Amino acid sequence: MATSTKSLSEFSSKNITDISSKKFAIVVSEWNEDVTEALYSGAFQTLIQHGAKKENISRKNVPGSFELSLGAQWCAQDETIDAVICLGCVIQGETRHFDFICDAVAQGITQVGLKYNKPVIFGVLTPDNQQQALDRAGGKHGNKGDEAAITAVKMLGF
Ligand code: DLZ
Repeated sequence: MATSTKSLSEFSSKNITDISSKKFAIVVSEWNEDVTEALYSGAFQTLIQHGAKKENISRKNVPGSFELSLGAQWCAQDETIDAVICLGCVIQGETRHFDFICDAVAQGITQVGLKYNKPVIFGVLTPDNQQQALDRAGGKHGNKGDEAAITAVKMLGF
């Protein structure tokens, strides 16, 4: 993911693998929907721009980021799917709920990728507040949905 000085959103599309026949599943958390919809648009457009076919990109929604791991697993177990992109936004609150969700989803997504031996991408924002989230969902810090999609493309070319 990006730092304030580095963003994969500006990734060059030269010399990337041909993804025209690759199938993608994008799993989107409905929590903080305004943010995750922007992440989804970024991810979808980026895949298309890099050669993916619209009909090869499927979308599944889950209620919150905690459910992304299971949603990813249901997608990854489909042998026709080449890569899964998980999109969510967990905003820091007053309790430790944030830590539990972030830890669980990071570990869960990692495990799904290792279990199914395919790219399962962590496109989950973990900001302190809504503004930081919007800044990273098409705002001044780019769109982390784009970056998640580019990460999937890069991993398919490994
Ligand atoms: C419960 C909860 C809270 C407080 N905050 C968020 C959040 O900022 N982002 C997010 O994606 N989900 C949140 N959730 C919902 C949990 O991810 C999960 O859906 C519920 O705990 C039910 O398992």
